[in-house]
Amino acid sequence: MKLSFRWYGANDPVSLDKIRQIPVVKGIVSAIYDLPPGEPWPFDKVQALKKEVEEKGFSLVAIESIPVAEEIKLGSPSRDRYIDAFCESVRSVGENGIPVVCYNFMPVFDWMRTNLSFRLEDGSYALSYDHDELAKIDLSSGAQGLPGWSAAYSAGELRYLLDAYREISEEDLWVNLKYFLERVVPVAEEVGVKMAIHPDDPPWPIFGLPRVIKDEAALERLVKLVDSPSNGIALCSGSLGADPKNDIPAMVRRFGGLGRIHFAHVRNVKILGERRFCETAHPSCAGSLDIYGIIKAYHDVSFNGPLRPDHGRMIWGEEGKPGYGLCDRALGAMYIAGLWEAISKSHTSKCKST
Ligand SMILES: [Mn+2]
Repeated sequence: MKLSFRWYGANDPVSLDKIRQIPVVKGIVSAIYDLPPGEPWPFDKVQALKKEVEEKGFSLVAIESIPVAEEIKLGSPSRDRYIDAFCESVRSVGENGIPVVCYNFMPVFDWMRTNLSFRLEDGSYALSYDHDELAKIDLSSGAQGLPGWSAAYSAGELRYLLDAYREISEEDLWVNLKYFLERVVPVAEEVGVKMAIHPDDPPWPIFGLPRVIKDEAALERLVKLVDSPSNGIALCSGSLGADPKNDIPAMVRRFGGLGRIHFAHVRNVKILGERRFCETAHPSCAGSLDIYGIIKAYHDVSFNGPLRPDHGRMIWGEEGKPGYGLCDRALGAMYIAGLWEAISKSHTSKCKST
C-alpha cells in the first residue's frame, strides 16, 4: 500500500510543503487543472507536474481525475473526438511513468451533498447528504441551490444536459461506458496505465440521472466489460459505504483478490437514515464503516497500489475546500498508517510463531 494524499496543484492552500510534514505519506495524487475539460493533456504538462511533485520528495502515484466529457457518457455523435483526446491524455500520463488514472462515469454531477458544513457533535464540520432535501431543490433555473455546484453550469447548459439524459437509461449508460473502455483500455495497456473507475457518489440515481457504479454487482459487470488488468476500480469506501447494503471489506477481498483495485479511497460515513448520511472522522468508532476491517482486507489481498485518506472534516478552525482541508485528512492518514503497521506486525509475528 502506498499511502498518498490528494493535492490540487499550485493553487491548493494545502501545499506540498505541508503534506510532506505528515509522516509516512510518500505518494501524491493530482491532475492538470488549467486545461478545459475535453482538451488533451500534453506530455510536457504532465512531465512538469511530475517534476514539481518529485522535487518535494514525493512520487506522483495516480492521476485523479481525467474528466470524461458528457458527450462520451451520452454517446453523442461527437464522442469519438473526446475519446481520442482522453486517450491522448492517458498516453501522456503513461509515458511519464505514472501508473494509475482515476475517472468516473457519473452524468452531470460527479458528487453530490446537500450540506457542505454539517455540524457534528464535537463542533467540527463535514459534508452531509439528505435525499429528501435534494428532492426539494429546483434545477429549472440553474444549479444555484446546489451546494458546491452553483457556478458549474449556466441555467441553459444544465437544462440542455438534464433533457439530453432523459433519453439515456442505465443500460444505455453501460453501453456507452463499454464503448469508451473498448477504446481507452488498449491505450492504457500499451503505456502501462491502470484505469480506475470511481464509484458513484452517492451510489443511487439523483435528479432522475442514470447512475451505474453503485454496488458489487456493478463492479462485477465493470471488470468483465473489458476483461483486462488495465480495467479496474478506484474503490471509495465512503461513496459505496453510504448504502448500508454494500459490504466494503467483502468488495476489497473480491476485487482486490482479482487484482482489479488500482486505487483506494478510505473514508468513513455515518448513516443517519434512508439515503441520509454525513461524513465523519476516519476511525471506525466515528461512523458506520469498519475501517479496520477495510484496511485488514487490503492487507490480506496484498494491496500495493496508492491508498489515500478521502475527505476530511473541517477542524480546529481550518477553512478551505470542503472535504479537502489539511488537518483531518492528516489525522486520517496517521490512523490508516497505524492500522497498517499493527496489522503487518501482528501478521509477521503470527507467521513467526507457527
Ligand atoms: Mn472517493
